[in-house]
Amino acid sequence: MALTLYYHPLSSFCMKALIALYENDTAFTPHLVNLMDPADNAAFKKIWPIGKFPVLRDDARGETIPESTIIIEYLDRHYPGRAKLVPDDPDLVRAVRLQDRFFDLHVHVPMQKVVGDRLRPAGNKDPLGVDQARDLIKTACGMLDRDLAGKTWAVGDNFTMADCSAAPALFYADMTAVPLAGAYDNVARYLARLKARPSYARVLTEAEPYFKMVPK
Ligand SMILES: N[C@@H](CCC(=O)N[C@@H](CS)C(=O)NCC(=O)O)C(=O)O
Repeated sequence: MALTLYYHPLSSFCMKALIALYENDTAFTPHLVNLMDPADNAAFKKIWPIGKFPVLRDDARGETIPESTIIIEYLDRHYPGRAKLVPDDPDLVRAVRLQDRFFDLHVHVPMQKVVGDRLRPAGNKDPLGVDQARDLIKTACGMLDRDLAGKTWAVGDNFTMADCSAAPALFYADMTAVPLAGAYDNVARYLARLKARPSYARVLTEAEPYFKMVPK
């Protein structure tokens, strides 16, 4: 099989790439990386020295593709399927990329800050940074709550890359940092639609055995 995805089922950015693969039933070999295992970690860093996943390897084209957004754009370009996750229309694609950036930078990354701080040793925590991260998620969710009124998906009429980004970012933000129901009801309902989407429902089912590892 040409495509291999280096990933972990619990990793939120890997979930984003998996949604895109499952949306189009794209054939790939899943290669689970355990970053806690020194040998696995070292082997993965030979592929991508930055050491962050997801990373897609395409043996047919001799390409190694890191970064979840770039992976989705690569799949759309070279392994297209029924779900057009990156629209052709230039204005629509700009809107999709903006929302993709919005979810990554203003929900996903600050959520990682909140969760990551729980793994820091006592005496090395960053409470101010965590407060700032939580505030950023709240600002973003306030904007999203207004924007999502009357909408089904993040951009336009169809499920796109922006929704792939939104699903894990909002799922983990809701679970770990900023509970959505009652505070951001349009966002909470949007997250419920994302969780019911078969591609993301499958991702969540596969991650289920690992959820106990998420630091509370
Ligand atoms: N901008 C990257 C972020 C990837 C990322 O942060 N991945 C996390 C898992 S969700 C990771 O590999 N963390 C391991 C580490 O930082 O050591 C993307 O979109 O793929």
